[in-house]
Amino acid sequence: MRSALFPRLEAPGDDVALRVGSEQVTSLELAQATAALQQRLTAAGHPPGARLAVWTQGSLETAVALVAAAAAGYQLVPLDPKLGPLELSHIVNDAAPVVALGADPQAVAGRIAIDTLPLTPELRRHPGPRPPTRQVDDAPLLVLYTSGTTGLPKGAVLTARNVAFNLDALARAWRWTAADTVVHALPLFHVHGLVLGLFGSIRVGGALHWFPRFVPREVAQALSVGTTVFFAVPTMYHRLSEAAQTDPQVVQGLAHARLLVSGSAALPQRDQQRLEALTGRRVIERYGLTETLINCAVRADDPPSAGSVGAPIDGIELRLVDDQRRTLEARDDATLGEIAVRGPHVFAGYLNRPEATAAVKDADGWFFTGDLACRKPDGQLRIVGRRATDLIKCGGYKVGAGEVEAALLEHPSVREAAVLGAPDADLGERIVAFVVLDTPTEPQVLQDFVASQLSPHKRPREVHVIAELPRNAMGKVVKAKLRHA
Ligand code: MCA
Ligand code: AMP
Repeated sequence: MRSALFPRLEAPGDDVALRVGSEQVTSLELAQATAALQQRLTAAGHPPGARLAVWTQGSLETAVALVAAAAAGYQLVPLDPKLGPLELSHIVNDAAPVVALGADPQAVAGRIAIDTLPLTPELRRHPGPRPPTRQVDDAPLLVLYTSGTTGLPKGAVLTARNVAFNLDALARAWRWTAADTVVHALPLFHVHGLVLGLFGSIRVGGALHWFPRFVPREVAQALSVGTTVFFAVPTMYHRLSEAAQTDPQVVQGLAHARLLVSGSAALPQRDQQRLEALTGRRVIERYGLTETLINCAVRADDPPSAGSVGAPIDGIELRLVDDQRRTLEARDDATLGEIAVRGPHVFAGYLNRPEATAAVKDADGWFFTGDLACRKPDGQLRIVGRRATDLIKCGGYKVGAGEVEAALLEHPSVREAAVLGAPDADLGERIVAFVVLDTPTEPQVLQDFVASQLSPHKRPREVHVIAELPRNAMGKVVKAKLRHA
């Protein structure tokens, strides 16, 4: 494994590494930003190794700062700038970052009690000496907050080795090289947009063309220039396939790309088929989790295989297990088991939560994903569901039903709440809430209330007012009955 996390920053030049809107950044500017950030933070009493929160605004400077801080050796806690007060105070207390990079001091005043450091273009124009950049080590690189079925999100700690190992395996699977420009419109506070899209481009040596907002036509235009690779969630492919029906530019961009990759949720076959009919291209899938990065990927040269997320990536072990975690050997595309994985890509654990870590990662290093799959005779996997029905994947974002229920219960007129995911052609699953009210309240008010308490993408898209929640003899809410309410 190459020793520097971002080898190109060791001998930087005028090669374009990042593009956002009409602005672009070279690897030399990234290397200069790395040195400048390290110098400023060290002068403020925070040498490399310290933990920084990063407000991932939709700007070029955010992308620069994420690379620079990682290359300088800091631990990063990338945050959605739209986090609600409940999540923000929880994460800041839990991760205890020393500085908030890129946070607007006015917007966070009274919400967090740490210093903010603005991100300005001057950082990347810093002319001073450049210390060596970060090596591939076993120290924490990222703390990424991810929802569980209940409670507040947990911080998954990923090391530099987890990230470098995973990216190198994906580069081999996809023949991803410095000649490729990755195009994506994903947020930079999750694995997909940050690790694969941003860190992947910088490690592999090509460029990233990043769009802070997803607009099908703009993304398609970017795909039609040079050798391009597209990373997106299924909701984006759904919207592109709709746009392609009427817009030849969208068809042309998709048809031109070298590789179209989907992940974070299952890509519906109808969207795959519609895209193929319109563009002649198939989208390949890969499967991962925040805690393990990417486990399986269809390789660039694999023959088409409906619904497959590919075989395990190089260097990892994968098993299907039954309810007692016993190995299932079948490769019949029918026997269902939970996916367990082991390898250098599996996270170090959840920050401050040894019991939660022990529940998913055993003493031998096996991580139990909660995802259910079957295996084909050639070793490729087909994901068929999830053990936890209280986890919802909406637009590629993971949302715990319990988190939304707790937010609804904070509203003075809500007596009881139950939340579930309903199938949705665009979002994969949409968040649906059933509430019992003490005082009449419009559903929209409750949607807006959740959007003000949590990240807006966690808001229910539907709220149904009912007289009482269906319960079993033990008093537990029976969500299956609500699905038909
Ligand atoms: C809407 N908004 C609101 C409200 N309603 N704000 C306040 N109150 C409200 N009631 C705002 C939102 O903040 C947002 O603002 C805008 O309106 C649109 O929001 P929304 O309707 O939620 O967005 P959408 O159009 O449905 O988004 C679809 C999307 C998005 C673009 C596909 O879901 C997305 O970016 N998904 C990517 C998720 C992802 O990266 N997952 C990777 C996880 P504004 O427009 O200003 O933002 S990593 C992972 O899963 C693993 C490792 C893996 O395998 O990759
Ligand atoms: P997150 O915690 O946000 O990283 O989400 C991880 C989850 O996303 C996994 O446990 C899967 O349930 C789901 N997921 C990711 N990629 C795929 C895929 N290609 N097909 C189906 N589900 C996926």
